[in-house]
Amino acid sequence: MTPSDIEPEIRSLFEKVKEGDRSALARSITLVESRLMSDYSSRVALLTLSDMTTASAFRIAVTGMPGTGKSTLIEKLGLSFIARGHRVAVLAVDPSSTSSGGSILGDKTRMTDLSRIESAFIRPSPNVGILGGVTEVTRESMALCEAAGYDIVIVETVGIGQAEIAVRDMVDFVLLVTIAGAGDDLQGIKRGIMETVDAIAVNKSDGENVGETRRVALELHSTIDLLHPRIDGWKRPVAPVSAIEESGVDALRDMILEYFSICDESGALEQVRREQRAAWFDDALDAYLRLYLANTSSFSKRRDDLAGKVKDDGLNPLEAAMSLIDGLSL
Ligand SMILES: Nc1nc2c(ncn2[C@@H]2O[C@H](COP(=O)(O)OP(=O)(O)OP(=O)(O)O)[C@@H](O)[C@H]2O)c(=O)[nH]1
Ligand SMILES: [Mg+2]
Repeated sequence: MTPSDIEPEIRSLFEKVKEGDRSALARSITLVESRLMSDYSSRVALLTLSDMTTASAFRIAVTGMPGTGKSTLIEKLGLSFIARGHRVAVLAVDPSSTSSGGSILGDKTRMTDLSRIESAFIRPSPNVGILGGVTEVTRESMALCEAAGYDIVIVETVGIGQAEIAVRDMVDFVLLVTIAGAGDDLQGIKRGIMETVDAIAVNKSDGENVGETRRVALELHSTIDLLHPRIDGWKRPVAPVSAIEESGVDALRDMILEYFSICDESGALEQVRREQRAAWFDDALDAYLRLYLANTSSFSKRRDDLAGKVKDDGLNPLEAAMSLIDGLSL
């Protein structure tokens, strides 16, 4: 698609996005979140207009188990970046759509203080059916935020082990938020997660928790030190913080900015971007294939027939899958 093929409505929507119109950005994100075939060409158009070849923003994922304080920390970290002149976009998990019933956490997701600020944009997104809350459209939304001039894009994901891995090839930096006493679950997945994170914040280091938080931070530090960092020369920090008391938050911001300046100087960010685009193509291909087939009625009908035979007549599922796909004329 060349820019001249793009419909005037999409072009004018994108112009508004570029001008920093937050409601136009919100509308564009709604469009890229659409699962309708009829919206697909608008999604392509929006992405064609966004320049995806430059690393214009830093993409940060904040991940961790439910309730560790990710949203609270993102809000404080966002304010801290803004105090340094950055513009911050947050793609937050919308807990109202998760089974944990997040209406109580609604205010946290809205990030009230941050959302009042002109240079911030907050987008809670549904994470229905998506592993760990990273939606397949997160990349598209990030690209639009960058086009709108946000130079820091933060994605919140609920870490259930796989989420960190899913988000890893979408962002430049993964911050794991944990708390003291997070329990055995965390121990079990610690190593796998640790290999994918660039820093750990041990949150809720306040009140009587301070001592225990420091102890956990030291322990995690000695574990993470044994693993290879993604970027040479980066010593992955493990910092006790309190999002509520805002202690350690500015230091965390400076540490993230330092990481980005190391990457910038070495050209590592360009390399990371190239890899992100390659992974993006793989995901886009999978997603489009599913969308295309779901919208091809002869395919859907044949799939439903075969599904019935697998279920009721004992047809071998592998054979059914093979005959369905081999039957396509590619
Ligand atoms: N004591 C203390 N409590 C905190 C801190 N940060 C967050 N909390 C509390 O922890 C609870 C969960 O905070 P959230 O920021 O919603 O946590 P989250 O990780 O985003 O939660 P999910 O999105 O549901 O996974 C809230 O009651 C917060 O007030 C902190 O630094 N200290
Ligand atoms: Mg949250």
